[in-house]
Amino acid sequence: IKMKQDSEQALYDAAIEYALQAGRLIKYHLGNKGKIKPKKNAFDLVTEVDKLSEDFLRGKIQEDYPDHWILSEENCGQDNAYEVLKNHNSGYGWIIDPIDGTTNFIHNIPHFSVSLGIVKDGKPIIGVVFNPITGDLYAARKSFGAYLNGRPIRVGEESTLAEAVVATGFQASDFQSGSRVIQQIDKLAGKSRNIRMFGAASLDLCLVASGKITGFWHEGLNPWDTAAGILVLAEAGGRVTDKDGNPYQLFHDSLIASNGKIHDELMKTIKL
Ligand code: 2AM
Ligand code: CA
Ligand code: CA
Ligand code: CA
Repeated sequence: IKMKQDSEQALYDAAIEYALQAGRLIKYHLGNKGKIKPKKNAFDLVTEVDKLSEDFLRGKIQEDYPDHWILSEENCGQDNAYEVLKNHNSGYGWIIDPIDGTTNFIHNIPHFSVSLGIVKDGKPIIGVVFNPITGDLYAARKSFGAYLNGRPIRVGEESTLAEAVVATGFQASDFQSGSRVIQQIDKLAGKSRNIRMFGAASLDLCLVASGKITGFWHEGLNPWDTAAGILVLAEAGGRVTDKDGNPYQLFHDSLIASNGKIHDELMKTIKL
């Protein structure tokens, strides 16, 4: 058991190191993002730096952990993400978003991350979310707590929506989900303290984990948006479910995250 713990500690240290290095690479290319290309539609963009960060991370992992599987956004495409997850329910796997918040990155809004989640036998065991602009490094290891720049973090104490700032987001390409979010905001307006849309799901989960906001909901996310952040949040004492309150799984289409205390009230209020 000792040896197993030590090797997972080494894995944790490696994930942090890779995220910091990828972040440095992204920062270096801030003024030189290369071609900005649409993927499925004009709202869904990727830059050459997303690919650079992803290739860097894949290279590191393949070199240091050749027997681990990897699921990453630009390499996978979301159509088969769930197939990949289904087919890899054993061993160690890395779930990578090389830049989470690409729209912010493109517009020089200093709010995006490198998100690295590690799962073992299908369950998250390590999560690292790094914002290279602010230098905020959120990291968690299963049963060992969640940290921001080395200091333990904890969800907030707010017990009612009235005291809570909650965040959301939507895919601009998906009119249906956009209009659902508008209806949900309409229901929350006047009930919650206020509402935010920051544009990077991994960081939203970490904002809940560190008590800056109290809740976050989103639909249509992919495993690479959530794999790291849900562990950071769980280790910080938070709760993550799907829209019906079932424990959140990486293949779920809807996500509600909170400090736990406002969870049911938030879930009920945004139910359409
Ligand atoms: P991304 O920047 O890696 O694409 C914003 O609400 C959050 O949703 C971000 O984490 C963003 O991740 C994700 N997102 C936004 N638009 C998306 C789209 N068209 N397809 C998939 N994920 C999207
Ligand atoms: Ca994307
Ligand atoms: Ca993402
Ligand atoms: Ca991305």
